[in-house]
Amino acid sequence: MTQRDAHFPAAFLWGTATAAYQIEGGGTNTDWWRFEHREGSIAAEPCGDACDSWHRYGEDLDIVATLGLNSYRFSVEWARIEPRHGEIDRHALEHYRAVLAACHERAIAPVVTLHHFTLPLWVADAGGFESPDIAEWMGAYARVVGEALGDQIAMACTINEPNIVAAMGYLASVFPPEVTDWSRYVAVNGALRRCHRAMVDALREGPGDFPIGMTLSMAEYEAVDDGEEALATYRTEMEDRYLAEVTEDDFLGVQCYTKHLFGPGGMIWGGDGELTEMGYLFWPRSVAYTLRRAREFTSIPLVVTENGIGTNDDDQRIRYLTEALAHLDEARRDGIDVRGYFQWSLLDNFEWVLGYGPKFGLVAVDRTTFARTPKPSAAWYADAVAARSGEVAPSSSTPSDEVGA
Ligand code: GCO
Repeated sequence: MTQRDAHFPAAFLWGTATAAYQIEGGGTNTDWWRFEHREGSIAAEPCGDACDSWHRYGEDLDIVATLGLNSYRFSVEWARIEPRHGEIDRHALEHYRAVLAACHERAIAPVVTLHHFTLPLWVADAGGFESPDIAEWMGAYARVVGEALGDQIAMACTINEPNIVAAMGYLASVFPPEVTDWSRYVAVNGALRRCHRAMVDALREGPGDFPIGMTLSMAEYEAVDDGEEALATYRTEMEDRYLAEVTEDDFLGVQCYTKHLFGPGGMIWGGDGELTEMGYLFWPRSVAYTLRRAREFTSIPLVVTENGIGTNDDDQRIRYLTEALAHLDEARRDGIDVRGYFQWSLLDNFEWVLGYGPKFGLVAVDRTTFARTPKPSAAWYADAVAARSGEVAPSSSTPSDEVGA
């Protein structure tokens, strides 16, 4: 693999993030759709039409532009692009080209994720991440995406939170394929790292000179009552093995929400203190903590590709984001090379096995009419970003003219 001269946008990226399956609607050709509809499914409810963003992406991007953000992170759906093995749906690629054009028309830098949790049915049926061919398939898919869309992409994320795909699907059993088996979990983590490499290689060979990286779910960790060993075992698999793998990438996407407590028996859910609707500790400091920890492993540029809070209380969201941005400011002042921050999420959307209960959005979505209503936190975020505008990413030595704001 040759590392190409990747061009970062000149300005610090201020954005918000979404994922195809969670907002587009109609993701019928995926393992998730089947998981939600199987008899006795543990999913709270099916995804259905989600936020209908497949049709309403223009409206979504208008909101992003109104908030004064210069970037938007979204994902493209493998199950739509390659509905059957080797069959490419050109209409799906045309659709995503239109989304990219709609970003550029609004001076929004598109950050594109190629895989965000869902697999096409044909892949799931052939063993998913346990198939010996998975890295080859994901590499081939990345090549198709790169060739069709690469000239329009500002940054690319290969796989969103591979460590969560493995942990939730093969340990906690709350994502498909609903397995609980430590050795299969470890093997799937290894497979996901191979998939990432194959995707990086494929994207580097295609058009464009956008930076390419993975996004990793990270957290602050704390041992209680002699939980050090359990913590170390888990965190090695969740973070360290991935962090050791990314040093040749163009950037690492850090995604953080909370702090995990570990006792001798493993992770302790929640903890003493303020909890969010997800049952997570209210822990905005995780932003500075995870950036620093990532920095201990690698010197490549970092991007906070997700951070936010699931809550029905928008004041709590504003409080969380206020503190989170203060921690981001502090990490940047300390000289950590951070290139952008993406709040999760633009819209209230489908929160996987929990359905539409948790509300991560800056914008509420009516579940019947799909009408979008920005919350006070949206205006708050716009102001917080405006107050920081003009800040340039610390060492963007190869700026492109992509981002205006
Ligand atoms: C994640 C996912 C999102 C979630 C968000 C809130 O990366 O975990 O990207 O899909 O919705 O994290 O739990």
